[in-house]
Amino acid sequence: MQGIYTKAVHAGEEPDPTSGALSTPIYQTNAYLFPTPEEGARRIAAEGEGWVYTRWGNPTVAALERKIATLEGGEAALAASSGMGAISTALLTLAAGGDHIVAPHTVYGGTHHLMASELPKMGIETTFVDATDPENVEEAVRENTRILYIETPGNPNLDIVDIAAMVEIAKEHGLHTVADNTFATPILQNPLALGVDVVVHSATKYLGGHGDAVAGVIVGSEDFIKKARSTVLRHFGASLGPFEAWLILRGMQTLPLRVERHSTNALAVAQFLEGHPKVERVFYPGLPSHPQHALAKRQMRSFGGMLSFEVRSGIKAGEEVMRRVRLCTLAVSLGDVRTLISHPASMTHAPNIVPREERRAAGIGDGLIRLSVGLEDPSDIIADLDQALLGI
Ligand code: LCS
Repeated sequence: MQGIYTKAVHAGEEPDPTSGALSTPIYQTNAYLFPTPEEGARRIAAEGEGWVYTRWGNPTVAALERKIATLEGGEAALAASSGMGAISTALLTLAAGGDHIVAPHTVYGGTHHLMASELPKMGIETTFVDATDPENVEEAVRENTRILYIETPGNPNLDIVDIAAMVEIAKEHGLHTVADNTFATPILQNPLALGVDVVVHSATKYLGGHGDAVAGVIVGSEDFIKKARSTVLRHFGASLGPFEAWLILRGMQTLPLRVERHSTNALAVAQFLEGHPKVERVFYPGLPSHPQHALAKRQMRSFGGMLSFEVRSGIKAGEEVMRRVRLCTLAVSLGDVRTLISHPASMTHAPNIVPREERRAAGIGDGLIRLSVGLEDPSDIIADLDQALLGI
């Protein structure tokens, strides 16, 4: 069995059989030649065997799908035009009108909005709970519950959900489990190995890693991926283009190296912030002060590049920190080579995305600042934060 560095470089990719090109070619085409009318009819009827149309399959996109399937330890994968495209495609493949989802109350704001405001228009309801306590999840399960959704670590306050405990509850009640593995990446955590059915990612983040593409992926069983491709992907159409697929594919070759460095940098920054007189609280699963540090140690290999913190003297002081940083970049998104700083309450979880009271109830405070720690020298990131904090 190959190691993770070898898989990241080689899985899913082979020298191009026609030219010998080592880098996977960008098959910039929307359609493919049918050698005969009969073969065209056969490929359309077979739903997915033989190239037809890039909305439901493309050789560059397929290389990305093979690579992420290998890294996550899944049978198959499907690429989508964004993380939200992956999440909506996965959920709509598993649920229909009348069905119910249970999800953690700390999830990416867009995911919360999808479940709280968009899916109900199709008759799919979601109950959000504090999933750090499995009992809350168990209590929320109803007769019509179909999906137990997990996002761990959670965006933006790094709540950790016990994946094995969730799988146990799901098995008991016959639910499908879907885990968003964006923050951890397959390098740090493999939900499928713990019994989860489907993994989703915003590939925009660590998988791509360079802040230059928007994409998503779904990993699961051969049957599930085939169904998702031939029904929801094909007819709702959240398909990924070949150029974006190529960017993500290239990024993934260095994923283990980057995630290792993101993790050591984030731990150094978290330790610095925790000791800073102007900082009230730091949320980082790698710190012993994190309420689920022991669980994180059990279920993750390391703790990743994301952290959040609150400064003393509240939201105004937090805004001042975001105004004063010079190296850290004020922007949404995460998982980039550069350090990104953002304010969840007014950005990823703004009131038009997640209602204020729900956000506060989920423990996402008004003054919370989120850091996606990049690959710069940790001493430079720390010096930048120090000068910003000392100025407030
Ligand atoms: N899942 C997680 C955990 C995310 O953080 C995001 C986006 C998504 C799914 C959706 O992925 P997308 O469609 O953007 O590729 N998170 C963002 C964030 O925290 N800031 O900007 C986007």
